[in-house]
Amino acid sequence: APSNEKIATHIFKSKLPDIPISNHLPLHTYCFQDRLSDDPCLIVGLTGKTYSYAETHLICRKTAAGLSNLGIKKGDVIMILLQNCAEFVFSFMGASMIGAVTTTANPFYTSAEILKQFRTSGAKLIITMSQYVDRLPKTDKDFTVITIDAPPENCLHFTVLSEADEDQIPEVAIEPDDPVALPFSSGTTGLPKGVVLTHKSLITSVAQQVDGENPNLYLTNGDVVLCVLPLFHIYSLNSVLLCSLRAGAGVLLMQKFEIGALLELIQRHRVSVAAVVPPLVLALAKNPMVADYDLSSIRVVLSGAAPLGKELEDALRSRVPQAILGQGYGMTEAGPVLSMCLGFAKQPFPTKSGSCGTVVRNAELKVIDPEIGASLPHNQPGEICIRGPQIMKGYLNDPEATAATIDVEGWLHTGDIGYVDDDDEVFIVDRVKEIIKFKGFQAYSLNLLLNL
Ligand code: 4UW
Repeated sequence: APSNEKIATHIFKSKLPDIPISNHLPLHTYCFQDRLSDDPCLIVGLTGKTYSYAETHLICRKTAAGLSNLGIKKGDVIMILLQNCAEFVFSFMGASMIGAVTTTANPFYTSAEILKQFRTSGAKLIITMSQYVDRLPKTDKDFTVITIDAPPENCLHFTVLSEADEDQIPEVAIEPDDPVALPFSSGTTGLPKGVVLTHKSLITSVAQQVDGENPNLYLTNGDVVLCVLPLFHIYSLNSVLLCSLRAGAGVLLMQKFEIGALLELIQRHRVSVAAVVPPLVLALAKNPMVADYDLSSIRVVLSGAAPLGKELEDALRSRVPQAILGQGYGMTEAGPVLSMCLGFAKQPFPTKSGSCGTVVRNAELKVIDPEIGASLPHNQPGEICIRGPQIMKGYLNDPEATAATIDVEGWLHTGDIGYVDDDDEVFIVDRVKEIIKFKGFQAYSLNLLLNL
């Protein structure tokens, strides 16, 4: 029929087959499975302290009980305002276990930015460090502050959570559509908004990366995955932490980026998978110190969050010739991964430098003419749209912004301009949105400068 012809859609899929995804489970159950092993789970870079999977799982459960003891209930929001540390993981997973939601904030935010996110998210409890307490909201609203170091006046120490009795976790029914994470993002327009990510969306995204007989991002329990990118950003939270937990890999936590310490830790812990952003690629490719360290353990370098130039990619390749270099393309609202390099697969595909990978499995990607909205075939640039169970539920309390981003057919419009080539690889060429990125992270405040 002629009307059908008009709406013919060019849809791009992964080269990997769709797989069954256990997205009916709660996120923590899916990630930890029944793994109570002695394999290393969290390795704290600064101290070398290692928590096994069994220990990590137990402390997460204690933290869940502790949050509940402090009155946190299903649907309540807690704010984590921390650099990367084990307590971040205990808090996030512990909150998930009682059906609570975590909003992650950048510790370098100003007090005004923290206040905005605190208010918008309706957080009832903040987990932070004593040095940031000065910047917390001064409101008459009742909320609890917990510090992972010596607590200042009116704050509690993290042990109220981590030493609680795990048998006191309340029984809660968690539905796939219940929220679990609430990162903030500006999306395609305006100021930061709360991005509602459910158990189902995060499980789907993690599964799209690491599940299946031929996972797109092949991780095993022998891997040590570098976690230097901040966990408050969805890239690190999802593709580093949650994917590693699901695969049983070790997560090497680094509080902040410093080239000497980073190289030392890569060498000492035999890091096998490095998740980075282009400024970090620059440091690894160009800093003369790199030549003094053994980086031969690295088998995968995953870059994303900002464009990676071919010249830079080639420069890094000469430093880690044994590693597969490739990119992922993510957006907080997309859950976050849209595409991932198939060179990282268990049975890898050849890929091209400069590509952002191929659309993840169990999802559909299309490229539309930004003016007319019609979908475009291979090699024609237009706005990238994604559809699948991994995308956000919507912006928190903002139906207008949600409707402007996810259309009635369920397509999330990214505001990125790109094309899909003949080999199904995605290339991003431009942006139609207002977002400002600084060193790979959204920057509506240059305070981010201090972060990386
Ligand atoms: N090339 C060019 C890229 C690329 C890019 C993103 O801060 P947000 O909302 O989110 C992110 C998430 C990145 C990410 C998550 C999980 C993952 O595995 C991965 O692979 C390495 C990356 O950045 O910003 C979203 C915007 O950032 C730009 C693009 O404009 C997107 O809409 N962006 N990745 N590889 N640009």
